[in-house]
Amino acid sequence: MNKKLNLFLALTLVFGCCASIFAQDQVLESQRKELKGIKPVPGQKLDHKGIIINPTPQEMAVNTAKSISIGKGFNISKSSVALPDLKEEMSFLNLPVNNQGIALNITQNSAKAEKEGVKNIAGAYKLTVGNKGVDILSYDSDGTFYALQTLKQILESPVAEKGKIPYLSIKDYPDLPIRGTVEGFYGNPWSHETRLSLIDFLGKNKMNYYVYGPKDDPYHSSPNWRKPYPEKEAQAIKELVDASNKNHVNFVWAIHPGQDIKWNDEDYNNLINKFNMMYDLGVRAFAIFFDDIEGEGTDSRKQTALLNNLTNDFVKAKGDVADIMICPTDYTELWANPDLEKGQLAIYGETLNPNAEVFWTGQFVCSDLTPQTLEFVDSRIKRPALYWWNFPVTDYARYMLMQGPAYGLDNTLTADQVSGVVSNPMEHGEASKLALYGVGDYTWNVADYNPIDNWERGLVEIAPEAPEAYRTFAIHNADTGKGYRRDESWETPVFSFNNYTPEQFDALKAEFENIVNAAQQMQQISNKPLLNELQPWLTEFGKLGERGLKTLELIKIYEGGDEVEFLNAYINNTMSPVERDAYNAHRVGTLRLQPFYENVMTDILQDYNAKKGK
Ligand code: LOG
Repeated sequence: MNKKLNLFLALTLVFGCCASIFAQDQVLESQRKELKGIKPVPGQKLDHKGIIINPTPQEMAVNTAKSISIGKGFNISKSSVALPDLKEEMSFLNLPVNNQGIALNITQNSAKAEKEGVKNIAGAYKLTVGNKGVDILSYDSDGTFYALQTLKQILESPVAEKGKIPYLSIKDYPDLPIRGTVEGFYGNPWSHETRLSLIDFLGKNKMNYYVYGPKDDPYHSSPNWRKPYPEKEAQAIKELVDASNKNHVNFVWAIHPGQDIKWNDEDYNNLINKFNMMYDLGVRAFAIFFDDIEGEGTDSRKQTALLNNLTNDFVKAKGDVADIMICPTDYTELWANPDLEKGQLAIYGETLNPNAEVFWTGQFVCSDLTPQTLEFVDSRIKRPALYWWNFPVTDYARYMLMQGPAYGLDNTLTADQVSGVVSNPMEHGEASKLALYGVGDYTWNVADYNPIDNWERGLVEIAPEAPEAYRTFAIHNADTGKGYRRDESWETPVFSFNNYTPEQFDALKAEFENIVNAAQQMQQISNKPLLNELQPWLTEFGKLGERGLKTLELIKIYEGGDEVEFLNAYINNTMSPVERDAYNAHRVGTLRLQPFYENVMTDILQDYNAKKGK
């Protein structure tokens, strides 16, 4: 490819992803045609025989011939974990403790675990259900927690509906050490309630990192990063740390000082002071973000020296603080200086504390996770990168919701190439759970990750009262229309007004009817915060369904040949400017369904005019 075209494509993708910084909508529109080839979603729906566990366990054997009654809860028969702690954890997970229940035996011991084939990895465990009850052997406290989470999911699975669970044996461990989310988008930061709900969701799905770095939290970024949080916000952070601890999630507080940092003692002390304030709120893990800045702050050597000095003066001095993570200014191949000596990544490789995690967004700002991009970054930073996946973030297309499968994640990667994945979600936290359900599954069990199956399970998990309706909504709300393109409406072929079979016509009609119904049925879901987030899109979704049905009717009317009837129906199906504005603010079905409407309306009128000789 020639250089000019390269740059052209590069710009298309950057601007596609960062409209928040570069408001280049017009440039984008003209370049849209350059972004072709939306990859289909891999995978297929599986039959889980009534046992739904997310993330997918590494090894599981089920003996359906035998089962044990779980109606009375669990009688802790033996535990190497202090009883009060275990009871607290079980009550947190709503696992009933009862002397009359089935025996629960917990051994948390890395040496014993290893002897019995449990992987020598934080979070690893073995769970056995048999004639003696439930047996848990875990590598560490994370392993015990995950074993209990798995047990809980089994109890909530369809297989347990009659109060019994089958004998089974699970050997499990995470493939990647860092799994979770980075609240790192532009736009409205999540509410406190959303954050608490997300932290629970992370724990439930065995994710262990919540990196806190909302661009629009003034106390995270320039110039107010120097200031303490006001009392109420400080209290809220404390609660987030507590909730994270309960969920075995590392709460990482990130600072974004690069736009106005002065490389002098005063600002160094400002940073230490702020870290100390956060420490006092309970924070024990930190990150420094140097993304999306210009000027002095981008200096690579100053960035690494800062992190290294903080490691000595703060991390080591405290003794109970994790190694600081860092997001470079060169966080994507798109603009990273590739020079093996003078490039920022190479300088990181040479000078940065070797234990520091380095964030990386891949070939582009929003892109797939591939071995190639990891080869590029890892060889320079001299460690496995930590993938900052800009999915399902929509800050560059805030009128969209991304509800499609989490895909584009390579199934061959290991922890030697990537230390983990943190997903940068939408400002709509509840609606981001579907994507995180995938990220948790992928990072735990890379080789078995099956995007379609995960998505199908996620829909049921997140909207159990109306999973079919959520599916209908989600399948038609997946693409961004620009930037990171995602497949959408892949089960719904559309056609032009004069080229279709009766079967195609009926199928599309049925789908538009589904859409109208789904918009209604979604009102039944019990997760009201999720419903609130979706509501403006559900309204547009219902209208899209009606519009689609009217469009199909219009085709039939046109075929019938009654001109007056046709023109009336045509006018009746034309979107008013008010309707257009509403649609543009909350777009749905942008890949296939709205274009079906637009194309039929344009083409049918053209055909009519041509026939009239206009
Ligand atoms: C920002 C991020 C933003 C995302 C998507 C990183 C490291 N930084 O281009 O805050 O949410 O793109 O628009 C970004 O990705 N910069």
